[in-house]
Amino acid sequence: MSTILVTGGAGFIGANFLRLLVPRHPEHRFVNVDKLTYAANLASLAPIAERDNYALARVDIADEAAVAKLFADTDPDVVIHFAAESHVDRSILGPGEFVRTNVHGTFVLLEACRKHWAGRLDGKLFHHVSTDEVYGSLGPEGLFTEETRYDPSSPYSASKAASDHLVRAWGRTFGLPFKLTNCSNNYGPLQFPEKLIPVMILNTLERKPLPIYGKGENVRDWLYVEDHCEAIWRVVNEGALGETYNVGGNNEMKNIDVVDRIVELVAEATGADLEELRALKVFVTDRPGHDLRYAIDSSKLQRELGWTPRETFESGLAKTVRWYLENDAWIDAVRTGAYRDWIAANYGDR
Ligand code: NAD
Ligand code: TDX
Repeated sequence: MSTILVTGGAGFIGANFLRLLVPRHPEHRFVNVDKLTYAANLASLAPIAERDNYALARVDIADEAAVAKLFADTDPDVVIHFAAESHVDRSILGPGEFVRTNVHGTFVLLEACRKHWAGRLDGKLFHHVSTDEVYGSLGPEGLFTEETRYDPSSPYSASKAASDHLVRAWGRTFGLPFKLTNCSNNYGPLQFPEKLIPVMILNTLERKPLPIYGKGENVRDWLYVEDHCEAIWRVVNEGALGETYNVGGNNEMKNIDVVDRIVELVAEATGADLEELRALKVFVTDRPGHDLRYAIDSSKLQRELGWTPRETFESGLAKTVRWYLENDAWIDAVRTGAYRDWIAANYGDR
């Protein structure tokens, strides 16, 4: 039996990961290490909260003393590091938390692993969950590979790039056993309604404007969240130590096409008038430093570990729209006063 610390397990991807893996692996003990920021939602964990092999530790990863105590109390074998400030627009309005959690928090975890595992590294692993945004922006051609030069544009992506460098440096300098995955845009159930897809689904349902940055020409490579979670688990179990694997959906879409498809799916699901919903689209001031295009070459992961995404964008998006239609209580739980303040701050004068 292994003890696996899953940082950020109350967020979008971490909660999907725990919901998939905790029931499937009763032989492992999963400890969710989460500060429970605005992005966390304990309702996401209700299906596994009472399982014997699951526990929640409310810990800030940037708090050295709390992390040291957590390691002493739980004696982990594996750390899967999801915890981060993850929203690019928030990093533009307030970058400080991104440096604190993503850079300093990762440093604190790495140091805790180094000290706690000193002299007994066999079977230990630090798996770092990162993003394709560290590579910057693509032009109209080409794909990000594991060899692409780092060139981050936003405070968020710069903080993630810094954390990737720290992980590799702890590997080279201190021999810390690590693996790294860099993934493209995720979507699916449990995603906080600040990211493109849930914002557009909920605003369409409520007949609110659909704010499209710039001309909607930016391209993202969308991957269903469970496919990302399966990729991480595959790398954790079968990937080579010290290696990086890119994870992507091979599914490039312009933002405007994503929004159009969401509007159609909501119209189909609710019987609403399609033209009325289409008229909600508005083009607003662009995001500063907005990367034009992301697209991932995940052939290394496919070739070496046999991973392929199961969901198509069409099937995954339909599932996602249905999930938001059926989960009012979850949506109400995240739309607090702080959420309304965020909407006013980000979209107010665009
Ligand atoms: P999220 O914002 O939904 O969740 C982040 C979680 O981390 C929350 O539960 C939050 O409470 C927790 N957290 C934040 N600061 C913390 C701290 N100081 N200590 C402990 N916990 C803290 O993020 P997400 O979309 O689930 O992303 C998870 C990871 O995957 C991130 O590292 C992100 O960079 C990476 N990633 C995300 C995407 C995507 O499309 N969402 C794509 C590629 C990589
Ligand atoms: O209201 C919006 N209107 C809009 O046009 C929002 C919220 C976004 N957009 C655009 C900006 C991007 O081109 O949609 C695209 C997707 O935006 P986000 O959902 O904010 O994602 P992105 O900035 O691409 O970053 C995401 O993918 C990589 C995650 O937030 C990161 O955590 C991940 O690392």
